[in-house]
Amino acid sequence: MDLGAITKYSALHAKPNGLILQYGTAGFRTKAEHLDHVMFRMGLLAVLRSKQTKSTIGVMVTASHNPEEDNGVKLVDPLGEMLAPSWEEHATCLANAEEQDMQRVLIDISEKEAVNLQQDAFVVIGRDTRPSSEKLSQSVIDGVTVLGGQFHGMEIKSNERCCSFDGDADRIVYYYHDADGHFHLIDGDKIATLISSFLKELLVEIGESLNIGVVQTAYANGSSTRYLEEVMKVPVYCTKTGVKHLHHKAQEFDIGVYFEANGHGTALFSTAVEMKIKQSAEQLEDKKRKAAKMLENIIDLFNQAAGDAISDMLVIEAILALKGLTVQQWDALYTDLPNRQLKVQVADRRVISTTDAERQAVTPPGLQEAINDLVKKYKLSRAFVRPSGTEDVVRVYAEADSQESADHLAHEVSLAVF
Ligand code: 16G
Ligand code: ZN
Repeated sequence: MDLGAITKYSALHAKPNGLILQYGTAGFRTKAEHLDHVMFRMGLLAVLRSKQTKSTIGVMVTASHNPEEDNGVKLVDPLGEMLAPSWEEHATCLANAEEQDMQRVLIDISEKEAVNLQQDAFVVIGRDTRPSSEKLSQSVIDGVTVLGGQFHGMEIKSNERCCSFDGDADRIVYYYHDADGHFHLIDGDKIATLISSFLKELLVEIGESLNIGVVQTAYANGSSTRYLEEVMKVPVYCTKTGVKHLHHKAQEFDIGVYFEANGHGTALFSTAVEMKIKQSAEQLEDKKRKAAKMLENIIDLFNQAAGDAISDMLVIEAILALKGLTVQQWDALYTDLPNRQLKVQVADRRVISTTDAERQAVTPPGLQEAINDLVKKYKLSRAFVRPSGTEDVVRVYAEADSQESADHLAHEVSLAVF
C-alpha cells in the first residue's frame, strides 16, 4: 500500500467529522452530499475484497427509487451476490473511521482478512443517471486506483445492441446509440412487433392458420398499432394498463402476444396450439417440419406464466439471429410518433374515471370533449388521461407528428385536468 498516496487522496474525499453511517440492507444510502468519502473508501474496500477473493468485485452507485437528491453505494461479491456479512462490518468501520484513523482501519482489515496486497484487483463500477452519480462514481474510481486496482467504466459503443431489465426482471427494453450519438429506445411495442411477425411467418411456413392477436394498452405508440394492423395484418386489442388485463385478453387467442410499451410482456399459446405444433414437428416433412420444430422450441423459450425479461431476451436474441436482423433494422420497422407523458397532482384523482381501455374520460363531465378539441389542433395526434393505479396522480399521455406538438398537447391536456 502506498500510504502517502492514500493520505493525499483521502484528504480530497475527507469525511465530515462525526458523521456515522451504517451499511444497511441496500449498502450505504443517504443524501448524496454526505457520501463522497464513503464512495472513495468503498473503492478502497472493493480492491481489498477483490485481492482477497482473487475475483472481480462490483460497486454500484445508486439509491434506486429513493428521491433524486439521495444516493448510495453497495458492493457486489464475485458471483453477483451480496457482500459477505463480515465485509459489511468492515465497510461500516471504514466508512465511519475519522480521517486520522482511516489508514489504520484499512490495514486492520487487510491483516484480519489475510489479503495478499500483491494480488491484482479488478472492480466493475456501475451507476445510475442521478445528477450526483457521475461525481460519486469518480470518487469510487479514485479509491480503486489509489490502491492499484483496475476498474471498468461501462461504456456503450455506437450501434451496439443493448438491453436492460428492471429490478425484478419482468420488464425488458432494447436500445442503442447511433453514430451521431442519438439514443434509440426499442420498447415493448417494437418487441411485440418483432415477436408477432416472427410467429406469423412460422405459421405461414407451416401452413397453419391459427388466430394470432397482439394485446396493447393505451400507451402503445400509434405507429406500432398502425404497423401491426396495416402492414402485418395482425389484429390488435387494447386493454387497461396492468399486466393482469393484458394477460387475460391474450388468453383468448390461439396465440396471444402481449406487451406494455414499458416492457412487460410475453406470448401465450393455447394448449391445442401447443399440441398441434408438436404433432406438426413430428409428422410434417422438410421445410414445414423445420418451421414447426422451430416454433416448438420458441414456445418452450417463452415464460407463459408471466412476462419474464430473461426468457423474453432469449426469444428476441433467437429471432434476431435466425432472421439475421441488426438492432437498427429492427428499429427501422416503423418510426415511433413523438410523445410526451406528464403527471398532474389533483386533490382527488378518483374524480377521473375512464372507459374504452382508459382511452376516454367519462368523468368529470366535459373533460373528454375538451381533450377532443385539443387533439384536433394537431396532426397524427392522440391524448388520454387516467388516474394512476400506483401513485396519487393523474397521468397524461399525448402523441403527435412532432415532439413540439406532443409536448404542447400534453401540457394543454394537463391544464384541462385541473
Ligand atoms: C404496475 C403494473 C404495470 C403498469 C403500471 C402502471 C404489473 C406487474 N405492473 O407497475 O404493468 O404499467 O403499474 O402504473 O401489472 P400506473 O397505474 O401508476 O400508471
Ligand atoms: Zn418489474
